[in-house]
Amino acid sequence: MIKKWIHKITEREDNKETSDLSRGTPGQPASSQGDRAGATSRFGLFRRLKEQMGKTRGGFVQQIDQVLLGHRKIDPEVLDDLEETLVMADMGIGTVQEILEELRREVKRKELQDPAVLRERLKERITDLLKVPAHPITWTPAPFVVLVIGVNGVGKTTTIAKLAYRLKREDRNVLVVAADTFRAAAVEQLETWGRRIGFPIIKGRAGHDPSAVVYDGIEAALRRDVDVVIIDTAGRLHTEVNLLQELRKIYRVISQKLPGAPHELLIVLDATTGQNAISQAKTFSKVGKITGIVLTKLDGTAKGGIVASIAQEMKTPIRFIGIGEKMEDLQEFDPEEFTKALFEK
Ligand SMILES: Nc1nc2c(ncn2[C@@H]2O[C@H](COP(=O)(O)OP(=O)(O)O)[C@@H](O)[C@H]2O)c(=O)[nH]1
Ligand SMILES: [Mg+2]
Repeated sequence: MIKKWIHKITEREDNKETSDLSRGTPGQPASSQGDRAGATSRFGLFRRLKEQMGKTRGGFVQQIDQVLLGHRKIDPEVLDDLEETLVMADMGIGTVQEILEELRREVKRKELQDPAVLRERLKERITDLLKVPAHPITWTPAPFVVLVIGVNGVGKTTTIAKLAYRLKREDRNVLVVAADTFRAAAVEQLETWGRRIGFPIIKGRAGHDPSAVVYDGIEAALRRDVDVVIIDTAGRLHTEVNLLQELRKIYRVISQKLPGAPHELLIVLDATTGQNAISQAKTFSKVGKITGIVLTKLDGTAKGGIVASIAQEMKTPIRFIGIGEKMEDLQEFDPEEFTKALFEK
């Protein structure tokens, strides 16, 4: 998969048309047309990120600050407290130990004594953990197919609407396939978004075979000169086995109909579910090679540490983060900006 990307990217290196979201300045879409009152300026995006992540910051960095507060010098006890705090913030024991091991060594050698320096080091280490090497999403060749998976309620449908909104603003022709035929309400939800944002939908009847809807969707995309096809799927069937089989079938139908597709397999994870998100990702990786993660609800009571833990354990890049329920509330994930928003006082 990655080899294929590299090939595709080199192929298009000289093609200026291939401006994509990920290659733009972090936090700034490649085209900033329709910039309303700086809402999409880099600063505007950062301000929104920081504002929306207030609760997540409370459950993470404020806890770290509590530990550091009142200590003029770092001692082993402070590090023990810090370790506990990070684990409680959903960071995952393995990841925490990796970070702490290094800090403990430095404290022991008396290289690290100042709490402010420790805070900065922690921020840097977390930023490093978030930097999973990956190629940016190319959004080409057309039709570029994005298959979106994840359990019920994590925010798949909402994320798809937000993503369609972003891509439309980039002047891309988007088509959304409503392959969650398990619940009638799922299609209606997508239709409501489609009307509001202005993207077409391919749907089947409720209870219809989702793979058949996907087949129709790809056909329509080829016929209608669509740039990006986004496929919404069910997050729950009668059993987990059923669901995985169904998703694998959808994956197969896509790749048979369009060799090389799906170009992106995105898993949506709810940041407020903590470590459980990681086991969901592991289960869903049976569908195919997951190429990216969308982490939603970072405006909620997520503990922040989960972000580092997911990036680290899955070795898969976090592509986007959801920071609210509005269509503008999907941001491209940028490790530096993210930790800055979390740690900045
Ligand atoms: N606060 C917040 N709510 C979100 C976010 N993303 C989705 N939601 C909400 O989560 C709920 C479930 O979303 P939905 O897209 O239907 O999930 P799906 O079952 O995975 O398709 C809805 O109420 C959404 O508005 C987010 O980033 N922040
Ligand atoms: Mg849905």
